[in-house]
Amino acid sequence: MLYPILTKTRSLYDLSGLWHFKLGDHDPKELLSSEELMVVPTSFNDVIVDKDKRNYIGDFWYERFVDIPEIAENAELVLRFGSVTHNATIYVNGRQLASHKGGFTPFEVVVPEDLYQDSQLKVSVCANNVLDYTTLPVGNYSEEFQKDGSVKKVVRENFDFFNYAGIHRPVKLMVRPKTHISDVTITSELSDDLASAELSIAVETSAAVDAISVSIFDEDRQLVAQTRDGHAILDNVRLWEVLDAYLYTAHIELFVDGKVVDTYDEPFGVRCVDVADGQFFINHKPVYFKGFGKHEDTFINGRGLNEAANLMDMNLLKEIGANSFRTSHYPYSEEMMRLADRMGILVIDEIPAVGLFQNFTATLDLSPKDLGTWSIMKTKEAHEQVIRELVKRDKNHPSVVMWVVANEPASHEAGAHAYFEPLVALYKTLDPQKRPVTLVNILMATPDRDEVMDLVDVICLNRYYAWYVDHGDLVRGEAGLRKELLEWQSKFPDKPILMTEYGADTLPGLHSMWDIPYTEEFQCDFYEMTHGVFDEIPNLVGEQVWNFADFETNLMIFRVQGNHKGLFSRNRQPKQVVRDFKKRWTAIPNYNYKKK
Ligand code: BDP
Repeated sequence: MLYPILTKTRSLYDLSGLWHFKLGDHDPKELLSSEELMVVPTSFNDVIVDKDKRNYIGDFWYERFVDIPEIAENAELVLRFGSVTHNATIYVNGRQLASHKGGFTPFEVVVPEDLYQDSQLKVSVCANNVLDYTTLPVGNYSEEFQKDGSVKKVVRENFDFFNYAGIHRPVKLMVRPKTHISDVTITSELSDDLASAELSIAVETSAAVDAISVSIFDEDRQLVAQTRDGHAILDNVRLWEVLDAYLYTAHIELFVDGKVVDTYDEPFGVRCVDVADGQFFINHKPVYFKGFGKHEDTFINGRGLNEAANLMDMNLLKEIGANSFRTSHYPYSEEMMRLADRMGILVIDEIPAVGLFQNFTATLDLSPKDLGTWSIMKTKEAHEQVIRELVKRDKNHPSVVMWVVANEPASHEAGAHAYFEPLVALYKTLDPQKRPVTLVNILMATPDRDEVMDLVDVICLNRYYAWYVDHGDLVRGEAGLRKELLEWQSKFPDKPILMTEYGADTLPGLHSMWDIPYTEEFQCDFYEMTHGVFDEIPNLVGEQVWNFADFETNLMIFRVQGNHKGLFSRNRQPKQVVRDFKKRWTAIPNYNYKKK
């Protein structure tokens, strides 16, 4: 799906700001009272302040009026939502126009012409934040009877982050030609010496046109190539490299009767990604991932788009010598993906397939027994839908170098292989760049028990030795970690291993002379221990710390106002260990660290 931009043929209006808001029922044929207000984009939960409202589950409404701009005969009016978490139904002037399931991907709604005969549109959004065994993420849904006889909807998250909800990303009103560019897919084939690239640029249109022209511009805005039948050669190509991004722009024009009817600019980078011999190659060089699992999580905004925080996070990431992040545990905003492209940061792109583990957070049972997850989950449809939507949205991003099919599913339980095989295949079929696909494996699914890692290209592991296993014991933790990594390496010698999570909760300012968990000293020692082991394992091609920053969670016995595994606090202040990381990561090159 195309990111909304302003071009000669397209106008764009931002609907950010104050909307009328209500938790509960509303008839969109009536006016929503102006009693309660909400900002778009943001999560409603923290902004609303009241405790019961913060934890509200069910339908909630946004409404506002919008003046209708000039719309030519051959143009159409479109409402475009970056994301509404988790479900949305859109009404204009009281008429239901569309619904979208899933809280982390964009969707658009064409407003029928008869609705813009008036001077204003009334836009009403019915959002809903229920999560259950059919949704991604997975939630434990129940209904509780209250003293007054009413029913309260409750969702216990089956995952470790707060169930923030709302209109999380920008809402735009677009006027675009009826005959328009509806999609573009860019792939490149590099020559063996990486000096030139053959580009294929497939443009989809909403209606037949006489001609499509695509001109390629470099960063100096110089024309460097033009396509013929969707193909072009880029000589002396400047590659998109890790932390040295180079972005070309494909300027697309549609012609009807000799006139330009639509134009669109898509930035793209040229690079190749391969996995072989236990290594992960970018532009034929083995790369070492240094970075983080993250969250979209800031004070006040919750999970709502916070572009200043995004840029600050990426600057901190570079400052500490890192080069990558994973969009744990859901697709991040399109704004963040474009930022990563621009800054040369590697992205492991994840869908909200988290909580695929029967009643996990409630039982907190780390023993590897079969809880019947795969006969209980009804998530297949949501899973397929979000893979389709993510690939469509992110397929052209050079920063995206791998797709994640799920985070920490019960991959050691019967039925896991059958569940994941078609989903991994779906990614492979849909992705025009054929990027590697991974599954982020949970600690109970050790090499002897796991049933799915044969399906994926890279072994991604979340391991908490000396934290959830052998808590506080760095000696036993070290031995356990080493043993398991060696087992994975010998089970799949050709697959690279990436540590996608490892970490220890740490409260800044808490100190000890001894190895006491939660202190800053323990966090330093914990990482020193794990890094020593990582450096011994030839196939281990990267380390992504859990987590970049402390973040908000649901209430659990081991969460002290959130998860504190961040290297930075929630307000982005460094913990003591940041200095150690900076030393280590600035000394580790992006390429050839583990060259065999
Ligand atoms: C892993 C999850 C992550 C949690 C983390 C933790 O992937 O979402 O926040 O552990 O426990 O299980 O800190």
